[in-house]
Amino acid sequence: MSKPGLVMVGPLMPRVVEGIAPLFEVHRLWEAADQEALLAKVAPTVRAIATDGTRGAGADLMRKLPHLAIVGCQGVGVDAIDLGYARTHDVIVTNTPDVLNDDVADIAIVLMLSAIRRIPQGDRYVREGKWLKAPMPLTDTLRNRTLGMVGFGRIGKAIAKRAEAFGLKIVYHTRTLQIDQPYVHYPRLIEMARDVDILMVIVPGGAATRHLINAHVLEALGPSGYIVNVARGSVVDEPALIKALQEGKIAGAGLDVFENEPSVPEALLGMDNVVLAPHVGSATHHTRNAMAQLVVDNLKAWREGRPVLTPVK
Ligand code: NAP
Ligand code: 8YV
Repeated sequence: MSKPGLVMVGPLMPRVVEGIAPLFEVHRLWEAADQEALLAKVAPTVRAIATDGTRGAGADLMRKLPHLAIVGCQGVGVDAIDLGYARTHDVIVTNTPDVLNDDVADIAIVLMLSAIRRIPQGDRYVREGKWLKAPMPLTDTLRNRTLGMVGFGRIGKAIAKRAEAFGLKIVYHTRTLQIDQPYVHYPRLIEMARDVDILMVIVPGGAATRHLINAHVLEALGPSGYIVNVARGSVVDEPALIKALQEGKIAGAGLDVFENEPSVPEALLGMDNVVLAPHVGSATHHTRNAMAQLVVDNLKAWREGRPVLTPVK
């Protein structure tokens, strides 16, 4: 029996490539000299797309594949997938929740500590021989600080678990009160921003959270406040963040995600009070392989007529 077609949008983990080869006829979209021609040619047999959280799958792509049944995403964030189109056309979307919680939470804590204790700045200080002339200036601290979680889902809770060990007081902002949680819930973000020392952003991207962190929220956080963003660049109004950092309206930032990745605004590159990472929350061999395996397991389940493991609802 011939295998159904699958469009792979960009290079994914070898584990995905090897895992889906026996299940699908794989068409590598990014390698095609003429992508439109490839899509037109394979459309009659294509039932699946394999993608990641950055490339996603827009309606423009899905529309060209009229027999599409499933999109497997290597990533938990599905803001780059047109879920509205998928729903109305009965296309199943799967993502990779939970398997990446711990590695993303580690990076969130590292960025928070790096920004506050100025770890990259210290590294530069040593390399540039400045330590030979004078000790590095003192830094801010995590002692007696309150961490405001913006989003308190799977990854947020893994971050909070780690933050507890550092003795931080934890509060959170979400749309829904989580009755089983011991922490104070703020229905209004601006009020939480006023009360905390650090804002930790870990909500999904997309229209509902676009520029949730704006100039007012940053102003409320205040001149001794820090922000860490491990969610999506779209959640933070980047020009407002840059302005707040330049004008000393907040103290610093730790950023893993940006509005226009992989481009990072020149202004941020030149600032000494920010710590930058190239969207590496889940970027370990361990976690990327676990994510890849989940992509394969979902596509395999669909292929065998079983319910998929992690559908996006
Ligand atoms: P999750 O379990 O679905 O949690 C999302 C949390 O955000 C929930 O607490 C939710 O609570 C809250 N939320 C959603 N919309 C909100 C809104 N408009 N205002 C305030 N709170 C809102 O998701 P997760 O697995 O923790 O992942 C979160 C996101 O992290 C992903 O979607 C992805 O974008 C990002 N991520 C980044 C990396 C990286 O490498 N940097 C890696 C993995 C994931 P309510 O629904 O009650 O509001
Ligand atoms: C991935 C992520 O790096 O899971 C997510 O939402 O942001 C990261 O784990 C991203 O999906 C790109 O593949």
